Amino acid sequence: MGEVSVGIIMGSQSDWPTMREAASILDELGIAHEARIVSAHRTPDRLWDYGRAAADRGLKAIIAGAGGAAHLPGMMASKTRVPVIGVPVQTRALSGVDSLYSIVQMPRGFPVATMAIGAAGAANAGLMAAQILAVSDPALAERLDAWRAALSASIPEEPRDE
Ligand code: RP5
Repeated sequence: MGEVSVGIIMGSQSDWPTMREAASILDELGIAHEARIVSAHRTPDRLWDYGRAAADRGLKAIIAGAGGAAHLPGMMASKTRVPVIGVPVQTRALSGVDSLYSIVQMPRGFPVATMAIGAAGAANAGLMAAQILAVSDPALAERLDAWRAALSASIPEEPRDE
């Protein structure tokens, strides 16, 4: 797959069951990626180092997932111009609404493209990263069009009894 172009970062190992949805979409589309645990609170120096190096390393999008006081996507967006796609991880206490609000309400100047709460949001983050890359990658654009067509074709016209 070549040089890593998408970074998937998350605040904790416990986020991985959600965030691997993004990884599997990138795998399906043949996009080279990496996954790292980078916590805004527990490993702030790791966050800073990752953000400082991101553009020079050739990353074209960063998918950042976190739950609760989910500061990781916003802090990463403050450190790099590489587009950050935020995934609010579902939490037990507040069902991920805490994560969503923490990620979506960025101040003017430092956007985070915020997805839905949970697994669907993580999968969509993978697709959003793919769509960003496809703007300048015609071969990927073709794979993405085929992926979307296959999804459409898989939807039956009529419901059936389960
Ligand atoms: C956040 O706290 C992580 O992103 C995770 O969603 C949440 C809970 O982390 P653990 O206590 O499971 O490590 O930083």
